[in-house]
Amino acid sequence: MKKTGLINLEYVNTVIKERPRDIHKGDCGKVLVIAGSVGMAGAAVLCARGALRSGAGLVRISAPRELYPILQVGVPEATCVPRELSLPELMDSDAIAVGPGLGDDGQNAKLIRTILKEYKKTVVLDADGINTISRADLLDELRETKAQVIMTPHPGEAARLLSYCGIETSRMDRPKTAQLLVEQTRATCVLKGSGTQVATKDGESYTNTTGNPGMAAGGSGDVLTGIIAALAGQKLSPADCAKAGVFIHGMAGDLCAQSLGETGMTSLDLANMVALAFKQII
Ligand code: NPW
Ligand code: AMP
Ligand code: MG
Repeated sequence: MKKTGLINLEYVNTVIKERPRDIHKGDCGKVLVIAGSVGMAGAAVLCARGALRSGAGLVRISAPRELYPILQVGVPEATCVPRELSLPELMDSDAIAVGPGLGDDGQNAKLIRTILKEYKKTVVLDADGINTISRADLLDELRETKAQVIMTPHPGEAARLLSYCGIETSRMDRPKTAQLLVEQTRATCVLKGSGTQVATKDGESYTNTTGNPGMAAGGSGDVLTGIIAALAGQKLSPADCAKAGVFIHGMAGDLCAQSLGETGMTSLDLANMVALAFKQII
């Protein structure tokens, strides 16, 4: 029987460390956020903010040029680079987050294929990044990549991917679904929702203990993608990135619920509150 457990503060305290006094921004992780499209610039803003509030040293957003004015106002701390990136530009990062608000413009498959073929560090695959795997038939590339992939589907995205794998999902329980995702993709898998499940490549399963229904709002998941990518940029293992990431995301949600209430809190509040979640941990 493989290990199962709860993700709690005691565990997160062991993986999130105080910054050394002499650290510089290059040591804190260069995160490349490949996100956003016309009409979904917000997803890129939320993802990049999630990364910045989680201690990323440098964040670049790769997006269509027409989004730059919005992005540079929405996230002045980040720089913007084109959606079409050369291989050296992709490689000049410690972690990549790909998928929030990416849309489906026909170019995503080529981009994700290149990342899976060439990249060897951590890739956080979310939203349209996950949808592209099934839409463009990239499951073999995903299984064979040398990158450390962390996938963060909500149940709708998980059902799409598993249906593509020929699996009937309607009656499956959540821990089982998370395990099946790992079996099918060979990635670390985060199945989001109330009591988010993290299933690791070692066959271990964990249930998150933070979060609340106030997080059931557009953009919450985009923030999580940025948090996990920032932790990866700070060299945590994929399992620790996923487990600590979902806990901190939920903790930020709980702090939002305390100060603003579940009804009125938004995903932008959530992204900004990630700072206070870290402050409570460290
Ligand atoms: P139903 O109909 O609700 O019951 P989609 P998306 C189903 C970007 N965003 N949680 C659900 O079922 C994202 O990053 C941009 C959620 C429905 O059929 C993506 O790139 C924003 N859904 C893109 O939009 C802010 C569940 O899944 C389908 C579910 C689309 O992402 C918003 C919904 O999934 C958003 O983040 C569950 N527990 N269970 C921005 N400001 O730019 C079942 N479903 O079609 O992938 O839509 O999640 O909104
Ligand atoms: P997404 O659908 O991609 O925007 O992701 C939604 C995020 O909000 C995930 O991290 C979910 O775990 C979280 N979330 C949504 N609904 C709830 C809920 N009822 N309780 C706790 N977390 C939730
Ligand atoms: Mg999402």
